[in-house]
Amino acid sequence: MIELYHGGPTGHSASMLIALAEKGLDFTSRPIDLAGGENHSEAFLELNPEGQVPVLLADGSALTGTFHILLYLDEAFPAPPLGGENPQARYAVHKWGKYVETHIAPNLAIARWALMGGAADARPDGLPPARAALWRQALEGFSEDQVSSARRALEKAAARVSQDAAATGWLAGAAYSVADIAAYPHLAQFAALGIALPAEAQDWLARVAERPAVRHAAGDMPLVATMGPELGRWG
Ligand SMILES: N[C@@H](CCC(=O)N[C@@H](CS)C(=O)NCC(=O)O)C(=O)O
Repeated sequence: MIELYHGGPTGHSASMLIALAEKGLDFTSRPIDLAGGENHSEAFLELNPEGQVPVLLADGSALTGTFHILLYLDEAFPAPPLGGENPQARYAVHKWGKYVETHIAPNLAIARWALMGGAADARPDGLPPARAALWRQALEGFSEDQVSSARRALEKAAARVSQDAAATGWLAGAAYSVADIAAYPHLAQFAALGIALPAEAQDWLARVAERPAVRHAAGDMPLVATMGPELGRWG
């Protein structure tokens, strides 16, 4: 049985909820109260020392790192296939997974925190040093330079989504894939932050939003987020 430790249907947690719904998988839901700092509790840090959701328990292992988990699910449960239909598409899927993790998610976290604030009950002391330092900085407030550079990175990301989606309607190759699932919950927050999406990116967002699995995953919640900063730590 799969267990998913997750926040609300937004950001990385939303990618997980969407993928599980696309694959038609039953799972036990373990909601974590990010705003209340539950992800920094001793019990949760035993599951993921980084203090972040999502964590997927499968076959007795605690899996972390959203894009890696998406690839794991696609391999463990091949129907419907979501990993890219040929080597070129799979290459693009991997490029997008890395880009979401190293550019989009961390910059979105800073821009979002600056505009909306985040969890006041964060307890960074038990986190690894780099994550604790990032949390302390967030609690003190990011500088104007950091925020404007984060926003510029997100504007570039919007242009990149637009460019790649213009070709086939999807981000990586001719089919919907885990690239779309990894990117969508982050791009869905751009409008709330006042970051304009070119028309092709808006069309792509609407195309993904219409999927039954995405509607199911979103439930009644808006796809905006309030949780704290995160550090891209791919590779
Ligand atoms: N690199 C992680 C990032 C996960 C992440 O940023 N999760 C956010 C919620 S969307 C979180 O747990 N934030 C709380 C924190 O960073 O302490 C992944 O790919 O899963």
